[in-house]
Amino acid sequence: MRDLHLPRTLPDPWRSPLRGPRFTAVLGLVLLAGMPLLFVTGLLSYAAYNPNLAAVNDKTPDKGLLGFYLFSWPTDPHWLYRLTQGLHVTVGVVLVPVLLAKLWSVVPKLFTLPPVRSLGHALERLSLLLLVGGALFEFVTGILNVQLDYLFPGSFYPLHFYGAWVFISAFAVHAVLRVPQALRVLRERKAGVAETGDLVPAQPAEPTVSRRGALAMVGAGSLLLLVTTAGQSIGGVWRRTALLAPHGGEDPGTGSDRFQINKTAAVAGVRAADAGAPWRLVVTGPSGTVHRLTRADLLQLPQHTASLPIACVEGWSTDDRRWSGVRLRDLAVLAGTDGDTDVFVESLQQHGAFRKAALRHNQVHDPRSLLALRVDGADLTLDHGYPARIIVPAAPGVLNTKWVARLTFGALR
Ligand SMILES: Nc1nc2c(c(=O)[nH]1)N[C@H]1C(S)=C(S)[C@@H](COP(=O)(O)O)O[C@H]1N2
Ligand SMILES: [Mo]
Repeated sequence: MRDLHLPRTLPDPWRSPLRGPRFTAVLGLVLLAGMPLLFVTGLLSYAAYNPNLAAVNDKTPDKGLLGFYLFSWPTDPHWLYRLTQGLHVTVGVVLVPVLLAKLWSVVPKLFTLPPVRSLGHALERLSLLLLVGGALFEFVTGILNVQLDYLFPGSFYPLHFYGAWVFISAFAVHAVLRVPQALRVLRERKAGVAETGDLVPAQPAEPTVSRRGALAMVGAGSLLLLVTTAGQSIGGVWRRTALLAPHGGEDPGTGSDRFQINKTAAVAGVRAADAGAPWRLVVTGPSGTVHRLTRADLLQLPQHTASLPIACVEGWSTDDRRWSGVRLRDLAVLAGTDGDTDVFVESLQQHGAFRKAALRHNQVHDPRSLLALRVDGADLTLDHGYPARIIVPAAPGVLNTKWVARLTFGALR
């Protein structure tokens, strides 16, 4: 077929003897295991924001039926989001070499001539475009968001969310069509049958590496990414190995301010003067009661301590730190509720995407959920949210609002 359209003198550019359906099948089966894990942990990450609770939490309000699976994000175990998002980011990074090798292994197919042979062929090529385009899009947006620290706050979420649905649909079609074939070609290898098919190069070049060697290189690449990434989520001594992670790296040490800062007060435009003497926490309830509390007032209320991590959507998390302050449910009761109600949290920060958040009643009710005033035995520093910040078990970091100025208790829906 190809010879009809290309002059005979044109060299066949796809001559690597590594290519063939078996090489592609091995890489494909690794992705078959990894991609669904990425997808599921990604869906969980979206659910963890409690997007159905309030518009401030929802970056994709037009999701329609795609939100069918949403549920109230629990507060147990307290490391839940640390685990699910750590997995999401780590698995995503680790699969990069496998994805690239897989695309390389099938690249001749993307250039077959004629481009379309029949309606069926056209549909197959369209689905491949969505598959390859979707995969590249998801990996690029995800990695940019992690590495460049909210390159596109707000818009990242819809891009990555809708992109994921496009990708997984094409992936499901592809898996149904191709997995049986992948298993068959691997069985045939065991049986000693010669390899055939259009991925086998017509004029193979001399091998410079064996297939086994090539797969080992892909595996070594993934392993290297694993050990330079996972430490940001595992924490402890492993934090030191997370060389690739922008907020991982060397453990910043012990002490109240010696852990990751997502956005400093300076970057958020929060001035020490506003967080100092004139600061009041405004607490309101459904019946319109208003309390204005100084930090000294808050320190007069019963103080509680909870050991909780901060776990960011970017994949990094802190080890459990000892936060202390006032229980959210005590403040909810002060506001005239039964302590089991939603809350709308506002920061004194004036600009930026993460200065407001809504928490669900189960999060307010949990005795470990605090308006924290201190961490690890010292007052919060300004960069970590002084005079007061939210800390909630199992919640994504974005819900742990810093520099809290106002709490509005009452059912949000
Ligand atoms: N007011 C305000 N609170 C905020 C943010 C912010 O930008 N502004 N960032 C959130 C995000 S995304 C994370 S991961 C945590 C990080 O907390 P840390 O900076 O103390 O580590 O704070 C959260 N609270
Ligand atoms: Mo975050």
